[in-house]
Amino acid sequence: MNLSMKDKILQHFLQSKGEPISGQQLADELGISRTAIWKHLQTLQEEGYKFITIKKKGYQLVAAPDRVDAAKISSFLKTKRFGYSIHYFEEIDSTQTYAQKLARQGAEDGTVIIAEEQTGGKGRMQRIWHSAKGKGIWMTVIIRPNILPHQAPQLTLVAAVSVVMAMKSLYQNFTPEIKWPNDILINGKKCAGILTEMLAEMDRVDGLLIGIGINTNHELDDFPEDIQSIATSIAIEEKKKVDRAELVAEILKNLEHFTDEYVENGFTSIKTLWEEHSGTIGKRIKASTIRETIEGQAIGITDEGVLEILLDDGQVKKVYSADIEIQN
Ligand code: BTX
Repeated sequence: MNLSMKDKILQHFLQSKGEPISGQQLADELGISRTAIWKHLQTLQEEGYKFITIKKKGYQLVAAPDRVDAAKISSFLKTKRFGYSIHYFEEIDSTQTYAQKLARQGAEDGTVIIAEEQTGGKGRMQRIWHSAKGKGIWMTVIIRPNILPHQAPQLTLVAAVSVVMAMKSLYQNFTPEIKWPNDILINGKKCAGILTEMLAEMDRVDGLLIGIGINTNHELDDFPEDIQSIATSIAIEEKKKVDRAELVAEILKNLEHFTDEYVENGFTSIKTLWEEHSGTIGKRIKASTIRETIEGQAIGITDEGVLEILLDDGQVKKVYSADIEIQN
């Protein structure tokens, strides 16, 4: 874990869950002086953390700002490799663009780029992804599975399964559903989107950039007016604010596990999980591709992750890329 000394100190406090920690003990453990510890605590106070001194016991963390920084995420982390390198930004144009640069420089498998706010958040096909400050999870995970370029779209489905299962394990008041290929809906409204980009040569994938955008703590007013009728957040549906760092760590755990499972055993088990959590299969849908709009019943996905639609004339059509509207 490439945490700075300040973040290491913070991590000790976050993991102590409100118990005081002696300055001397911390200094000994981290191999620095008590004065150095005190200086780092001053910097943390300037960033919004609040410590009090308890006589004979040490320092106690009594308030933490709502941030998704490396120390906060790593205090929840239960992975073998993912999330051990975290690049955190207060503001960025797009975590995807930054990830692309890092991936080209050789960033390791499981590197995370995360920001409080994106000023140029991207959806698919150059669409805008609204990324309000401090309200959501705006992150890209660089992964380097040993796969062929044509398998890359399946990793979007692996990511969707990872996100939906993380939500299910942490929250009780709603049921998230995957809408093919890359949206997570709650009660028919969009709560999260996934954008997968690839760095590849003709016959080799160098890396995939899994961009995950999740509306976590938005009130309806936090969305621009034009998407208020189609968007929702976890807080709206769960009826309480959520800890974004905890959700990030849970997603990283799933993403690592399911990517490894996929590389070792292929798409079959992922496909089953995807179908179990999908709100698309079995529904009548309208699919708009670049060339045409077709209507029919979504009957499943193939082993390549391609959507199959049963048309009214009995034909089965395969859809590789489209916008889907689920009809009532
Ligand atoms: P998408 O093309 O499927 O969805 C984009 C569409 O969703 C927009 O045209 C708009 O209608 C709607 N939309 C925009 N913002 C939101 C929002 N916050 N909540 C609900 N609906 C919205 C989905 O693309 C893929 C999004 C990936 C976003 C992540 S965030 C981290 C990473 N960095 C980055 O720039 N993109 C990815």
